[in-house]
Amino acid sequence: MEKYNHEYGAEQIQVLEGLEAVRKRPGMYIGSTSVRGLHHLVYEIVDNGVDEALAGYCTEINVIIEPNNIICVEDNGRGIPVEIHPKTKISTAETVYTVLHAGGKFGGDSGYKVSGGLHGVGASVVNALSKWTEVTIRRDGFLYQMKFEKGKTVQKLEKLGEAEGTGTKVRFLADDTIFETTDYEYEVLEKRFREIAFLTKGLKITIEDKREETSKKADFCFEGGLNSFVEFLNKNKEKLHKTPIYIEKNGEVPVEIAIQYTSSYSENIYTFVNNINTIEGGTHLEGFKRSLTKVFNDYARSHNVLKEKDANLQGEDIREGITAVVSVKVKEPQFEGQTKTKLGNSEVTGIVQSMVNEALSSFLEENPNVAKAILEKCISASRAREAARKARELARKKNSLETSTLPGKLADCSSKNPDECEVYIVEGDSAGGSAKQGRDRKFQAILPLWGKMLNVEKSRADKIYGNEKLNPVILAVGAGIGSDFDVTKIRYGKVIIMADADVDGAHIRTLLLTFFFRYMRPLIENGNVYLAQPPLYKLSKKGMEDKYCYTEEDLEKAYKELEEKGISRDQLGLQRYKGLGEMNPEQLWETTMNPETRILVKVTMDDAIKADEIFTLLMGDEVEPRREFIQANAKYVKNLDI
Ligand code: 1YM
Repeated sequence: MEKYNHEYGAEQIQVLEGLEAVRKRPGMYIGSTSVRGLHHLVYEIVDNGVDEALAGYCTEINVIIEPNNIICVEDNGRGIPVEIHPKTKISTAETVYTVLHAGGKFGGDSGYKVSGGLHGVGASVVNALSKWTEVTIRRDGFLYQMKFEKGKTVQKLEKLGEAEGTGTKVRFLADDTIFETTDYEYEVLEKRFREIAFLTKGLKITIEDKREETSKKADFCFEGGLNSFVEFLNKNKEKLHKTPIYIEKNGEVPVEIAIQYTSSYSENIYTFVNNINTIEGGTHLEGFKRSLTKVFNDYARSHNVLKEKDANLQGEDIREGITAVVSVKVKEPQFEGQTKTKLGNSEVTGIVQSMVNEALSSFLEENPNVAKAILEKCISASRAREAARKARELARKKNSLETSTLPGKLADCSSKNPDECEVYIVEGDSAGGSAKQGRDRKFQAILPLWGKMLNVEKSRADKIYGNEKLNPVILAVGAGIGSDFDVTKIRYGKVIIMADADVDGAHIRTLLLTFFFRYMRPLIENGNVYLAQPPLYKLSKKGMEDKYCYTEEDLEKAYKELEEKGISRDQLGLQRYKGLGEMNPEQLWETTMNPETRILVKVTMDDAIKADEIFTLLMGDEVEPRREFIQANAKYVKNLDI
């Protein structure tokens, strides 16, 4: 067997220092060491396979979660190059796995490019943060392998023998001294790979979870690309036209877009840059929106749908009910914004805009029926907006929406500093009463809600102003709604939903989250929305301080701990809390409201999107998917009621 042997030179010492830096400050390279960062390791490796697919050499990527959370990723691309790299004097493959930002260093003429990962750090970071990594390459008729431990080469690239075909296989075990957890969440990975498959037309991605006896698996391959993506997003919605509008152009900045309108009132535009979800939007989204507004207005005027005296349709009218995915590939993307998911490259706006102008206007000319259906919807949205404006003005005149007027039911706090203030939105008067008595009135406000909640799915903004259940929430938060919402005006830094841990509680939570998602989205994006976590159980015994448990696991753990202290289960009183109303004010303070002891869960956009999906399903117009959902979940309903 042949070995590439080299002594450590100055370059190699630099390399080791580089990877040591990654291990010292992992967060700087992969965002965090939470489960999110852990999943990122997988994405980094998969991204290299995706890049190979985008270059036209790879058609399949297989991911396996092996027992003990070992990850195995294999592709059928060209295989990572094996020859000695002129600069590092070691094999290119080893260079890729040991030199930080190797992609960047090789940039330019060599044709090696940076991978599309969020932090663009690539394989060497994964290697540095793994207990061990094993890379197997099939290339030029041979099989090669190299091995690493914590980023250090323990077996240099070795020729193992002959092999058919080409490809790269990478196995690694994330370092449990670096990550908070090394337990992968199958569903999270599955969702991301589905997304990548939608974004990479024709690429087949499979995932299999072999950690348990009954393995889970899925495979994704979408010849329809973004069209399939949009159809997937709209599967539970009533569509205004059968097939999505599809736009694709492979110029200097390749752009791919799919659009399909539904009868819903919400706007769902997802944007991607180099397969990264740009949650905060940016210049590509700007170009898309501008073009949409212009093309539909031009069409409406030239076809006399809008008369001379009529005002233009506004962007929001044209986006009501839209589901769209916009994907662009940018050579040197600049990411801005709080979470670095906003595209900053200014040239992209014009490129997307002129491309969509051209493609969309010809589409509308060729498909007058689709154009008509969409425009009818836009016009009715514009009328509703006008009605909402009038309703809002009326409400303002009556002074009811002025920030100076607060809802009657609100028990406000004495501090006026939003940074320290929080409002608990509580379902039911009795829980509201306990919360009012138990709170710290300096910084905690209580807003009790009661009665039947408005179905936001079936109402436009004009119905939401003046709705007796939502109005108090809008007034209490104090920052308006919809396009008027101004997150700098919020009266409380924390908006906390406190509901029972049962089906009704879940319902109110979903409703409020959906409302925030649709009408106060920046509140969620800004991290101001929280869920209170009331305990499920109380363990008590004479002479012992009460012990509260928030989950079934908590309870088991508490039993075990007490057993170790010689207290057996039958000596303990167990109270199961059915609702917040069962707790007295002191208990509620101690378990759920005291910042020192409570558990608060911050709501992320992911949670809100999930709530919105469930909501659309349960409250929307399509009956069949709702029936399927209820049937599929009927057996879980028991678990819901905890
Ligand atoms: C399971 C992970 O890493 N596949 C992969 C990586 C590379 C190539 C092919 C590749 C790229 C190029 C030329 C090129 C990489 N090569 C490099 C580098 N799968 C996985 N498949 N030949 C092969 O970009 O020109 C980095 S990644 F830098 F060595 F070229």
